Amino acid sequence: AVKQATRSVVAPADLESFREHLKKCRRVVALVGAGLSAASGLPTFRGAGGLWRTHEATDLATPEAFESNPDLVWQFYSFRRHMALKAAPNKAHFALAELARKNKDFITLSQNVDGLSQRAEHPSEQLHLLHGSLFNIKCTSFYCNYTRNDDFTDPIVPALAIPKKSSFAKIDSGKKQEKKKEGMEGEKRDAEKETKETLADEDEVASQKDEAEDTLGKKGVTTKDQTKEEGKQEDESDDEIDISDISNHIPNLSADELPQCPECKGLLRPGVVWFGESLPTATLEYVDKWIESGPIDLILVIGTSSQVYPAAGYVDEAREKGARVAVINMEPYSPVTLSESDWFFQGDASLVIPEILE
Ligand code: BV8
Ligand code: ZN
Repeated sequence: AVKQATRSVVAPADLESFREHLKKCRRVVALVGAGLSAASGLPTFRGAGGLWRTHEATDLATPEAFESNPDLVWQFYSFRRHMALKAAPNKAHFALAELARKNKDFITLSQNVDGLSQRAEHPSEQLHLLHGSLFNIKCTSFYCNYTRNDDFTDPIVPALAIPKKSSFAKIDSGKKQEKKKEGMEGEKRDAEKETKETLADEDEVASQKDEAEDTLGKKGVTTKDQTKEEGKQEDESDDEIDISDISNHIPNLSADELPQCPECKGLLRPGVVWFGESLPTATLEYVDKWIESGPIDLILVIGTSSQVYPAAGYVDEAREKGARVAVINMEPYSPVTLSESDWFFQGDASLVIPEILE
């Protein structure tokens, strides 16, 4: 469900002085995080409604987790690919893309892996993905460097089709929980609906599988032979995948049901940067060079809790190059320290960004 955007709260005085400054700015950088995509319906990681609230991010976004539970980690990322593909860029994504078109000396540093800035046609040479992308895939075999970008297959392999009953889907349709509170009289109506929905689920899972098969067929990406797959899917147990406690997880997908490298048959992984992994060298070098190459007039810190490094460190680096800071965040407090020459705009990025950049 798309988060209801709240009215943006922008103190007029701030807006005035901000707009005055923005007009004179040349070199501007935006550091963006999950809050930029919240209005597009994608859950943030920390804070209210965060995706990771039920367990530590480290459970799922580390090489160790992938090593010990590739099937759970793949289910997590396959679910997020599915959600990101269903989501649409919001007005803030488009406003940043517009600013980039107007000002070649503006760059966006994105911690997001959801692909929404790209879909808002943000000029790619001014968009730097610090943590990779859900839609880039790479091989884990040491000697093999197979990678493929912009892979939007959903599900990426048939076995990762998301049965509606999994707890992932619960995040997707939180409204089911509210309905449960309606009490008995709603139960019967729900039960009928549930049966219909389950049937629809089965078709949905089947159609997702067909879609995946024929896209995969086209891509020549090999997966385990489908027949066994079918059997596996048919008797998929009803109980939900409880991702809150990784040890509870019943490993229900074998390695050969997970995405395999067409070149070496090795296991493929999402092309995102996990905790403990270094950010892409080329990106780090580009950003360092850009920061070094002259004074910076403004850094926009949009929808990020600024807790993850080295991404969060760019705020201070920009400040050291003379940048004034404008924080845009839903919470009533700024996650970074601000001086009186900075700005803090509280509100939904999808409302505030178009307003302050227009
Ligand atoms: C590394 C990808 C070293 C996968 C992610 C110091 C220096 C170097 C490293 C460290 C260091 N200190 C600690 C470390 C280790 C670690 C780290 O920073 N840990 C933190 C938790 C303390 N850093 C790393 O491991 C990094 N690697 O430096 O390696 C190295 C060097 C050489 C060789 C080997 C190793 C790698 C970090 C990347 C991790 N990968 N994700 C995936 O996404 O699944 S990070 C993850 O957090 C996401 O990418 C996410 O983008 C990122 C940051 O979160 P936010 O985007 O800020 O989202 P969050 O939910 O936290 O906040 C949302 C905000 O929006 C909130 O403030 C909310 O109020 C606001 N909001 C909500 N709704 C709205 C809104 N605002 C506006 N409008 C709304 N509607
Ligand atoms: Zn390979």
